[in-house]
Amino acid sequence: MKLAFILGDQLSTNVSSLKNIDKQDDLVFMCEVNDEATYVQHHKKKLVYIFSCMRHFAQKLKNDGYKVIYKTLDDANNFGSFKKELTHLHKTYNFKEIFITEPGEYRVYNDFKSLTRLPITFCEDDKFFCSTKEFETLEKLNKTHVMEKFYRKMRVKHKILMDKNNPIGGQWNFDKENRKPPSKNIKFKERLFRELDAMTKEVITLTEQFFPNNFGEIMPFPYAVTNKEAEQELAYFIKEFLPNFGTYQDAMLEDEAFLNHSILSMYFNNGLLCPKKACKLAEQEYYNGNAPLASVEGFIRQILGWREYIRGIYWLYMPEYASKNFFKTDKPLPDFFWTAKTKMNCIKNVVEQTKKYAYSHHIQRLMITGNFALIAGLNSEEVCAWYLTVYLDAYEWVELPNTLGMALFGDGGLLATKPYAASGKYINKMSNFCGSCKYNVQTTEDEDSCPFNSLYWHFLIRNKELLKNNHRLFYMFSTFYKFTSQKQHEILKRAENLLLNLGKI
Ligand code: FAD
Ligand code: DLZ
Ligand code: SF4
Repeated sequence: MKLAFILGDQLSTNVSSLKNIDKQDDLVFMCEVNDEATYVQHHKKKLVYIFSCMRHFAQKLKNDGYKVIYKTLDDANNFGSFKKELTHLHKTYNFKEIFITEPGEYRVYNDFKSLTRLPITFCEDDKFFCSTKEFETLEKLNKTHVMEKFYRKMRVKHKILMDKNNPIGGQWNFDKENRKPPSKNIKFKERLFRELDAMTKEVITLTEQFFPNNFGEIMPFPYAVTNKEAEQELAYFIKEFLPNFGTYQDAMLEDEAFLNHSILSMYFNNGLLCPKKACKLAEQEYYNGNAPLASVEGFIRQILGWREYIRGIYWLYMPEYASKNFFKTDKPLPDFFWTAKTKMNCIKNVVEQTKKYAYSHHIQRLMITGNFALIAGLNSEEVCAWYLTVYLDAYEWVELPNTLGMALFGDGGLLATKPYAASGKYINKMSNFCGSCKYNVQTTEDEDSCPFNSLYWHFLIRNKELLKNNHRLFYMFSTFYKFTSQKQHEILKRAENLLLNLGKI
């Protein structure tokens, strides 16, 4: 008898492990385990989402005729970890072969590899466009990496938005037409609303019982939990939001969490949706004349470009990557990352949204919380753990390079060419947060000046030895040195003051 062991982020009937077993003769195994539920103290909504999706998927496999063993977290015989569960199951059945699609996280993959006495075969995770081996071949000789170059290769190889060897529309990237600041009266379409079914209600009770003190709110719970529902979300996005996807991609608004974003990452990341299919559907929408090229290309670039590139970097550099700390940051994460109790309206808004939805869009993650963590010099391990904890779509393979590499520049520039540091000026341009903030975004050195303004300069100056040769920062350094020495002193003094009182700002 053979076994396919399906992990909680591999919930697709096309998962490669399943292709190796026979419905009639073999077994499928899935388990909820304490180790996975506690390696960080996941947002409550994330736990509900993961367990509900797993249970719905197991039910679907049973309905499709598979023999499934499913261990729930509250099962009296739950052994608490993948390794123990699998070892125990093997003792009972003595499998001829055990198939596992390669786990997404290094930690988990390594654990399975240590079970050398078990007949485990790892299958490639073929829901990605680029295998880890192919990425290694493409990128391993490069000292630093450039997403755009990788993305173009993927476009050519997978023939997406291509006219023979040329990009459709004559250019590869339409970012210049995208990313407008928010205008006053933009309205966004309603999102789909779903009723909770009995299975989701059951895991809500379980989560409240087992993890009462974890961060975040369970309700409202607007997310899909089955492949079919996720497909509906994708179709709805393509029809209603894709045409305007690019326009306000970087905009941020109070009380508007989703804008035209797809809110699909959680489904791509746990297998409910296939990223390849999403790209194909988006491309078709352009050919059908329903969505402009700039938006379609922008959406496809996020998936075919960024998502694949990020995963490639993770596997190319792990495990060393996780302990990189280019700026040697050590400041503890202030409480307001959990409580939202801060006078900084931008951070307050993003953390409140995060509590409510376990979601923020890319620019909120990068330019609000990430930017603050970067310029304040927050401890990168704590920052990475925060991102892994609070977002529904967070798994280390995608969270770590985005946080440590992109937001914190903690890898010293392997993945990004310069730190994404910005003052309040950028936030004010791209959001409506500053208008109702207690701080003044126009000033830098005063008691009520926006903290981002002085911290931005402090970050550059305290790290000048590490950054002085980065030609993309040359203009910023020269701007600072053109200030009078009195002004330079006052800016840095204000920043020092903030850094000494981070918990209270
Ligand atoms: P959209 O804006 O609609 O984009 C479409 C899709 O493109 C997304 O669903 C996602 O699958 C993909 N995508 C876009 N940008 C990225 C990116 N940089 N890396 C990988 N995929 C991308 N994404 C995660 O999936 N999990 C994470 O844990 C995660 N952590 C992040 C941490 C930080 C500090 C930052 C700056 C970004 C992080 N991202 C993460 C990337 C990005 O913010 C999310 O993928 C995106 O916000 C998800 O929302 P969406 O589905 O509405 O995306
Ligand atoms: C994130 C997560 C959680 C919270 N719980 C489980 C679980 O109980 N069982 C399971 O199979 N998967 C879970 N996951 C997802 C895993 O952590 C994910 O499969 C690995 O991180 C991939 O390497
Ligand atoms: Fe954020 Fe500064 Fe704007 Fe306040 S003024 S919302 S702290 S950027």
